[in-house]
Amino acid sequence: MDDVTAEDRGRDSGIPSLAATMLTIIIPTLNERDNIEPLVARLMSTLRDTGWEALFVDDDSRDGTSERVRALARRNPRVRCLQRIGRRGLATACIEGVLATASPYVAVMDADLQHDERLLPQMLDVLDSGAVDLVVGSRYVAGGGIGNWDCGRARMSGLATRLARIICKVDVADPLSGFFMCRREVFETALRRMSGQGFKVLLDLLASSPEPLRVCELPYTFRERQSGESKLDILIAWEYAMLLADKLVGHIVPVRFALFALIGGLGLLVHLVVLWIGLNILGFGFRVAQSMATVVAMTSNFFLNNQFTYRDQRLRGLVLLRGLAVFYLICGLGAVANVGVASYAFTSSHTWWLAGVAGAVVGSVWNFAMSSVFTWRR
Ligand SMILES: Nc1nc2c(ncn2[C@@H]2O[C@H](COP(=O)(O)OP(=O)(O)OP(=O)(O)O)[C@@H](O)[C@H]2O)c(=O)[nH]1
Ligand SMILES: [Mg+2]
Repeated sequence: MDDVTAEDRGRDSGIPSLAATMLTIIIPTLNERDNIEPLVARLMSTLRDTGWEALFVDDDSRDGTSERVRALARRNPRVRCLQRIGRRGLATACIEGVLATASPYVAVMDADLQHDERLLPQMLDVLDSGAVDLVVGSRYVAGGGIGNWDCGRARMSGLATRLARIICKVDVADPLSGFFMCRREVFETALRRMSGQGFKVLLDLLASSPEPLRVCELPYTFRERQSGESKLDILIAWEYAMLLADKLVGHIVPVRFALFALIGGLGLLVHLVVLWIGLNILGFGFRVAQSMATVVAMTSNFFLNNQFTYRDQRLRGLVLLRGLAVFYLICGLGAVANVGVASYAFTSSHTWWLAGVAGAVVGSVWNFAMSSVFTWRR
């Protein structure tokens, strides 16, 4: 815990009073322009003179959210804007928000007024007592609720919550809440282990903390979104699956590599099917059919990897074509490495399957490593 108190800072002559900020509320935004002012007004009336600031982390929203936040920040020094360009992701937005503050306490909340800001002073009191490390605004403890969710969303959330509990180190009723507060060292000690995948930053934090955290849950009812659109979609569910996989097996094999290899396996199937079609239906000779199968398999692998393995760095437009060309080149060299290693292994061991596997492993690692650097470079 920071041993310089707000009082000490306030006493330090010449330092403006905002140096005594105790609490930073990190608010990730993506196209939330019309929610900014109402949210800050609510924070102002709830938190009053507590030393707080609202840090909006905006992923270059097209609706002018950043401009709206900066316009407000010129009038209100409690408001700040961190605009990220070419980046996406709620979890990484929160992590970068924490890194951009020095406050001893940090909270995370959504911009769309769905989280009950009136809980914040109570969260701060509970943390200040020193009895817990983290306070969660919880929809699933007595007194809390999910508001007007339809049956489908409630069921999905229930299932996702049950899955989340498998990787949580502590028993938390609502590990998928997007509304929580903790001391900044809680984040700092977990930061380097966090996945930063997708939407569920609290779960990532709970599962990545080296020691089980002492958690307190306070009930609140999830409100309806007032303006703007939901960002929940099927790909958020995919990112959630990636987070769970990373926390379960990420210490054994990187999830991205596992996915890349899985798609590579699928590519082999595609290759065989196209080869069969080329030989038996289209009547091509082996060389032509094999070349066609190779190109189709590489192309389908490229698009599948672009959609799933590197979803956070997806290529589009002209860059997509450039990426495809680079991918062909990398896989071509990978195939040479594969055959070279397999032939060498075969001459020394004479075990055909071992030689085959050795070649395939070397080829996949090469393809993965090179395409991470040259095709889907950050
Ligand atoms: N910086 C950043 N913020 C994001 C991103 N995706 C979502 N957000 C913000 O994260 C918060 C939660 O997103 P929502 O779409 O409200 O998700 P939700 O509350 O689970 O879904 P709804 O109930 O439909 O609103 C909102 O403030 C979004 O603007 C992102 O990629 N980057
Ligand atoms: Mg929302």
